[in-house]
Amino acid sequence: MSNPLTRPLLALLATLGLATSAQATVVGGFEAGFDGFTTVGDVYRVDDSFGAGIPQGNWGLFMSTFPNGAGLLGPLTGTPIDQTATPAVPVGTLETFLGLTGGDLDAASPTGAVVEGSAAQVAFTTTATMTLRLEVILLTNETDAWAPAYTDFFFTTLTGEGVVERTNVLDPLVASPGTVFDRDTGWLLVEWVDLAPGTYTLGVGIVDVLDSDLGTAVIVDNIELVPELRVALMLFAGLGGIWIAGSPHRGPRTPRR
Ligand SMILES: [Ca+2]
Ligand SMILES: [Ca+2]
Ligand SMILES: [Ca+2]
Repeated sequence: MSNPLTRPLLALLATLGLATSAQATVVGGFEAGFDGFTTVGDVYRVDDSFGAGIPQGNWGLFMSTFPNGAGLLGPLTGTPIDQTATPAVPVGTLETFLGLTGGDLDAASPTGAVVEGSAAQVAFTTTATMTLRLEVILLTNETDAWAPAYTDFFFTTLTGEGVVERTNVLDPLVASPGTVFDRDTGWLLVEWVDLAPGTYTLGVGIVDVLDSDLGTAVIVDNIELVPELRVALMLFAGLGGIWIAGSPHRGPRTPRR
């Protein structure tokens, strides 16, 4: 599928030597390992058999707030979720790992205090203005019916930006029958446009809010730096899924932010 207006434009760009430079740089695809990410807490790779779908290749980065505290519903770290269980860490450990100041995660919380969680981060350098994007799905056993203040949330950190809450368990969720979780958000897109040339540290994480019970997790994948030219062409094509490189791309179900 191709917008008829796109092909002549690509030909023109190729003539100008621009199209060949419009390649995305993978920051995190997790196909063969952690891609340089360091981690803290319950973090490991999952493949498509996990049941949530994987937007790029066959592997994504899984992070959770397991185990559940106080024995409620049992500790969910372990089979079938993780054969090599490592527990989520206290909020202070997360903040130290991410280079944050104590209280930064609480300040980003939609409701109450952050208790524990897991995170990963990586440093990268871009020599041109780029759009940084990632895809994420949040999966949870929290229920907003009786505990609306337990807003476990997914956040990002980026040099110069600090902590930003991206999605939480009160956002629209659908049943998640293919996974060990009750509900999920579907795959969401997070992006930073006009990221200036420089060296950055990107962090991603998931946290329990108010207590350590009822686990929430995310899978993050397809973290890439996309040349602004390519983004502009995608908008120009009006289809959102056309990539100059020509590789098929399964877009997120609910683009946001
Ligand atoms: Ca992947
Ligand atoms: Ca929770
Ligand atoms: Ca927990």
